[in-house]
Amino acid sequence: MEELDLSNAGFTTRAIHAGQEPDPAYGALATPIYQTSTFCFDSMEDGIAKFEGTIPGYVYSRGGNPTVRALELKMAAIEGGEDCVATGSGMGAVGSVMIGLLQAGDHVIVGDCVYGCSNVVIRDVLPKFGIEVTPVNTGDLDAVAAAIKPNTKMIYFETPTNPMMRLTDIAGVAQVVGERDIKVVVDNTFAPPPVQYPLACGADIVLHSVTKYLNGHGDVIAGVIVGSADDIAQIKNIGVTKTCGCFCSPFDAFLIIRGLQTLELRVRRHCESALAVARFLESSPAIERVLYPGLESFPDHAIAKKQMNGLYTGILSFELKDGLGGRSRFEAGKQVVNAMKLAHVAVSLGDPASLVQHPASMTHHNVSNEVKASMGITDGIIRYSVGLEDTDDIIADLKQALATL
Ligand code: LCS
Repeated sequence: MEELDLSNAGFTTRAIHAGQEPDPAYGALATPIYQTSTFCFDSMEDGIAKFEGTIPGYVYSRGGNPTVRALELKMAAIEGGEDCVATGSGMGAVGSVMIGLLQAGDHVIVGDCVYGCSNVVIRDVLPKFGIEVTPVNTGDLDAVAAAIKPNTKMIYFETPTNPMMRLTDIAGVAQVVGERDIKVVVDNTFAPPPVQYPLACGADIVLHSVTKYLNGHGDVIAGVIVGSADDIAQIKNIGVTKTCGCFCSPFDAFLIIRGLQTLELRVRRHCESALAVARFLESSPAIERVLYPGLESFPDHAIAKKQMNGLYTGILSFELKDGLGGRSRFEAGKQVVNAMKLAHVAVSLGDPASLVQHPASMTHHNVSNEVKASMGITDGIIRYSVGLEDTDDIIADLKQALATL
């Protein structure tokens, strides 16, 4: 058969076909799970050449595996980067980027609101290795420009942020950086393609917790990093995947490849339902505020319109009014969450099932109270990951839960 040219193909065509050739052994269409730790060489010479890289091939699954490679090639095509490395978790991706690209004496600017464990790795662990870290509201481009120092080597942020949903203008940050040797790294977990393409906006590296929308079925923990071939090679070889061992398993890669083929359909549904849920919550008299980039009332809505392709993520956070039925915001939130019948009380997001959680005590429990307050995470904030159930059923469940107040 003729080779398929995907250079002008649409999103889902790429998501289905990129990285996936019929398997050379038997023509299997679904990428086989190469569940092997090692690969046999034809001879000593063959092994030496594969270790040297003078002939292509696999040697040991910690350093590379055909099933995992199919996933990496598919993700590079989906995010529009030269190459990709898959990791054993989203945190493996965060750690790999840091260890792969930074060294003692470097300075990192980090968004002032990030996922709890990312906050710990960047703000608490990196300084132990002589790396300076400055938390900045990266939504404020003047603040980003003011924080840049001669030794700044990386600007790292989430957009939208977990769980406050604040946005950063990715192209704006890239413009502030200009010609300087500073890597712009975006954690795109909350706005996967086709919602947002950080590399096309000027970022150098995009990473994901694949655990969430990319796999999309709530049965895998994994991560990916996409960027230039040089950056990915450095991250893979010096970061925690190959040498420190945080690699993605072939079985998980197989499941993720399967999930990626329906990414557009799932993400579109998550986003459309989330907008409907956000509008419903905003109209409820019990709600103080809804944090969702697709709402016109959201402070960063203009950035959302600029870089989020008309889809605004499947996650939202909200806060109830104080004093409802004599309850504090926290008590009212607890009441509503416990009264939900359809949404499960669980962390994670981007699953088929709707999930609701309390960031202050769950996803961000390992962040100090002082930093939590600076992120704006109060006791009253509830985060809701809108699932793939029928939108009317999700809204009906929220309605009955709010009616118990
Ligand atoms: N980046 C973001 C934005 C995340 O939300 C998470 C996990 C990670 C990285 C780490 O990914 P993991 O190692 O879990 O694959 N966020 C979670 C959350 O909000 N609830 O449970 C995990």
